[in-house]
Amino acid sequence: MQTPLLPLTLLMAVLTATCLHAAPKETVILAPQPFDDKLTGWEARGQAEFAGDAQQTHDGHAAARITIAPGTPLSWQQIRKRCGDAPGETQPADQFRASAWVRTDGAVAAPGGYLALEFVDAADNRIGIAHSQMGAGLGSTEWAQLTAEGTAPEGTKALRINLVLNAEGTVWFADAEVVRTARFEPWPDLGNATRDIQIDLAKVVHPNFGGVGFHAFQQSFTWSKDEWDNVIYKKWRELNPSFVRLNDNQSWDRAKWDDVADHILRMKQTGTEVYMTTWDPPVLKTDAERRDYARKVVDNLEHLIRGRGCTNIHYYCMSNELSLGKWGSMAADMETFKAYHQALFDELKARKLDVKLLATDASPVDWWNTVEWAAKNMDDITGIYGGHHYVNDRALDDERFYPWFLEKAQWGAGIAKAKGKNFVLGEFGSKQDGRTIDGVMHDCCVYFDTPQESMLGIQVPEAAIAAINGGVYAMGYWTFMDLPDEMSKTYINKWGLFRASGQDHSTRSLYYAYGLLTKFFRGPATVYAVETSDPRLRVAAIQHHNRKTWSIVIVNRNKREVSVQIGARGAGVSPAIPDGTAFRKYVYDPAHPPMNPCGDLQGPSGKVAMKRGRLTDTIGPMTLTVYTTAYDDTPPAPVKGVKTEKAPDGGIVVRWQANSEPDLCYYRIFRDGVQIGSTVATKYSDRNAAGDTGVYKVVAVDQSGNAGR
Ligand SMILES: [Ca+2]
Repeated sequence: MQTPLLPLTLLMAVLTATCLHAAPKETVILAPQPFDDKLTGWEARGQAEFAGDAQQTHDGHAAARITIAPGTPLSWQQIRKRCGDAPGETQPADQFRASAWVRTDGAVAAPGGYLALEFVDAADNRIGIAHSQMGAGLGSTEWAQLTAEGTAPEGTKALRINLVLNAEGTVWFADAEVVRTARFEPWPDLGNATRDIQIDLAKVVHPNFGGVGFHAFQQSFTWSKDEWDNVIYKKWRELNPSFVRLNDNQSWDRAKWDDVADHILRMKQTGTEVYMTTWDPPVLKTDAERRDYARKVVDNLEHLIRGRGCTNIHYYCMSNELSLGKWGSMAADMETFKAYHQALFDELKARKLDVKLLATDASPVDWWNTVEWAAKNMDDITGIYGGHHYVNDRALDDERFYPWFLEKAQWGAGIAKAKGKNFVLGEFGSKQDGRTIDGVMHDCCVYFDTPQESMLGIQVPEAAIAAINGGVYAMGYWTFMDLPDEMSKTYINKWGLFRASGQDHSTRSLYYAYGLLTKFFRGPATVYAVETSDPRLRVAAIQHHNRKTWSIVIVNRNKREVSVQIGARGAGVSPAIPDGTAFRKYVYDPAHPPMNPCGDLQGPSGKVAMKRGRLTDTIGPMTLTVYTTAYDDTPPAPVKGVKTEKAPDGGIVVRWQANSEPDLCYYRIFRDGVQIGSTVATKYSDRNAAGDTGVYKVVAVDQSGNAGR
């Protein structure tokens, strides 16, 4: 993953919301005006020559010129102007479009001149940003229009338009304009009224949903057996994702590929389908070189799939996030992406290897216009579409994030659907901390280890629910676990549901929220449309294909407890979910995250049964609730043959006989009545044993979370 903070975003000029807006009347915030020679009213920033230039005009208006001399350090040199701060001009959730015209003096390196629209708070701090496309008019002297669209986050008091040059050379900007394109109607406060939720069985959103999953990288590292059994694979089995995105590395040797195959085969055991991509494809100029490279890539895929049986590898993309030599570079060079993709396509076809190529893997959502380009220009060699998004511009308490992202998901999935294909949200996550502190680049979720962290358990599932309801096929939260701290001295990547800092593998609160979705929103399943009487309830409903079980998730964005009644209608099936069907209820409350010191997922907080065609319940303020029939109530048998022995290096080793239940998930180990660990192995090393006087007990836990005696 990589989401640059200021640079690089391509315009998505496709959608504007329709259903949730008031009349689409545009309000001018900043009107196009000629620049005077001193650029009065504009603030110049960075090391460059800034001037008005009456010799360069657009629509008769004088332009502003920025020149960066060769050798000057690049620091997003720009002119900027504050606007939208008159009373009533700017409110949170308002939508804005900024535009300007740009031309260059011949060749200017990418990204050249572009514009950004910032949202600023009362203290003039930036709290959100939208970027225009990059590279417009490069190598050309024609005027090209730049446009950036964005929604004002909570706390927005004003706007700032930035006209930026981040390359050596000269650009001119003219006719900068900002308009408000839409203002939301407030949502009603429904008070204590019971909220009605209807699953519409006549309206299928996706007939073959692939599941809520992860990006994972356990295959890239070496783990001790204890780490693998007690932490990584234990959590993998417990969260049970049916979809994963994995990175490969074409410089791995055959021994490493075989190690990776072992990981993928473990994922095959959990019914997980795999999307692979690479981070470091070589920069190649000729078709012959690309064909050679494609042969090497497909050699490795063929070894995994045919040689090792990793038949759960279904998708491949030639690079992460359109990167070739430089992050995101192919967004402005889609022909090169297509050339690599074609070479891979030909090689896969020649070997009759059924791996679908994915286009385009672009991030963030603003760059999904590359997916449109691919659908138009390379659909015949594309098997599946996909893109990424990180919620960098939306606060955790932004209740308008959900409808916004739902619309984006519908757009992305719609591009694929129009071609009869699926769309994967390959990576997504919350807001990135991109700071470099003491020489260490922090590619981390900005909310980790802050008082706001537990609210990620609302926002991240909300993004997943939007993707499900938007018709996305499958998704991968970045990431299942942190990258190990030991990987690099200058770069850390912490987004995981649990940590990887030395011996610290503790769970974060998000484990107990998003983990409910990976566990209960598995594919293959049918996604049904859901209607609610309250826009602050975000609900998704699926029926699993194999056992016909149901899972329903509700995020309650109300700051109050609400009564809900959930029904299902349509398709001539009545009642679709028979009376008496008992749903287990799982709750995540960010005010009281159900943290478990051994990292075990929380159990159900009760059952609710269908009565007279309805599930009737009460859900807490700002909570996530999952209702599911994907469970059984039969716990595993008691564990037999528990024995202890002294370990040669101190401590106690506990061993036991394996249980044989087909739905067995893991074991809990207790010393003197206190749980000291969990594992998928039949052995546990108690390194903290005080002497050899402890009384040990082992309890088997099944996939439904039922614990034996
Ligand atoms: Ca069971």
